[in-house]
Amino acid sequence: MTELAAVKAALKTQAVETPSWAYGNSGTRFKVFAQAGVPRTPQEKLDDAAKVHEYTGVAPTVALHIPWDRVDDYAALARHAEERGVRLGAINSNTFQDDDYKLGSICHPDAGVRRKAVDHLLECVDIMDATGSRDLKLWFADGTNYPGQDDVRGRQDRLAEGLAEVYGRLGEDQRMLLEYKLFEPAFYTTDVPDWGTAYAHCLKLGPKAQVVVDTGHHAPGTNIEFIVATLLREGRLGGFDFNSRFYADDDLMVGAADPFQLFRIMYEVVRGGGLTSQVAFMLDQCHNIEAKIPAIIRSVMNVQEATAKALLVDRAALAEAQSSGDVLGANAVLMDAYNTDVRPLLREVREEMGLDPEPLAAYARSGWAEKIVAERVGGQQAGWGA
Ligand code: PSV
Ligand code: MN
Ligand code: MN
Repeated sequence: MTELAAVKAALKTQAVETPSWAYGNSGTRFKVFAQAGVPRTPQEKLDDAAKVHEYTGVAPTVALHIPWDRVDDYAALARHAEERGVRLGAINSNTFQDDDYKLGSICHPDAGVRRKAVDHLLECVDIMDATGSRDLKLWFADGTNYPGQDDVRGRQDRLAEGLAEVYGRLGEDQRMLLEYKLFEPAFYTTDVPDWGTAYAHCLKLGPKAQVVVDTGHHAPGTNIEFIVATLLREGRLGGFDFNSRFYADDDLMVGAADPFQLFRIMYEVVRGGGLTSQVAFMLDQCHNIEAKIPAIIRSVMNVQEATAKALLVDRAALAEAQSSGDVLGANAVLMDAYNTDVRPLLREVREEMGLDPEPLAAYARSGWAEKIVAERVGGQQAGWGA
């Protein structure tokens, strides 16, 4: 295979998972601006996700969030997805929208609340059995607001205990993806605030426990690509929640705020051999003011563009410059790839996949947006700000 053919093959098999909640209405704590035509049911979210896959060719799975996507029959929901050409992906748990969780969920000082939280996580694994999902994605809002509020170390013990019970319930091919987040909603301590804490818990649990890097969950200036390189090297990078941030956990379109950072991350993924199905490339975004389906298509394309540039890095020239101490030369090799306009290459890739080379234009022409506005009245809120 020529080098270009290998780059194209990698781009054709790349898979970006879209989140069900990105299709629903969302907003800030100030206001949710409802949009016409948004899905009223989990099934309709899948219908929209199928359109993203239809026009991009690289978004074959959809993450669910429980209970936002609660249905009676999850196997039937999986069939609904398959009939539309997509599959169900990660199951996201929710231990943050119940009055009982005011002081935390699996780290809560009260054993009864911890039991309720762990039972929910176990229920999520039951759902995975029905949907055929591989990954349970865990994000905990747990933490404290004031020094002395709770025992910081004791909370880690409770976390370890709860995670261990859920880990023990995982099937052979199932995984637990543990997501960290610097702060919010807790402001003094967060129980899983960083990759080190997530990694330490995963290491104790076993190989089915992996870390998720949500690109919006770091302090400004954090070198995320270093974290990615390290986790890949340790065999513990389970996946990404891609999005962009300017200030906090903004959940804007990935690659919008800092496309260069996304390229640097994808370069470390490629360098570390992470462009495989063992790393889940998920989006975790909310589209508060922009049209949702086009925004998700744009996000998928942004990931593709960053990946294409990362694949185009001349690794031999880079290694040569690095080993000879040619600082400027090495930097130039990386920047050459970043500054390459990969849009023509991606248009070619799409044509070879039998797709329209311009996904956004093709979607706009399809009439789907007009159809859902006409047919769907009373769209569902994504879950945020509910
Ligand atoms: C909250 O910060 C959050 O955005 C986490 O990143 C989760 O992945 C997501 O919500 C869904 O629970
Ligand atoms: Mn996330
Ligand atoms: Mn987040």
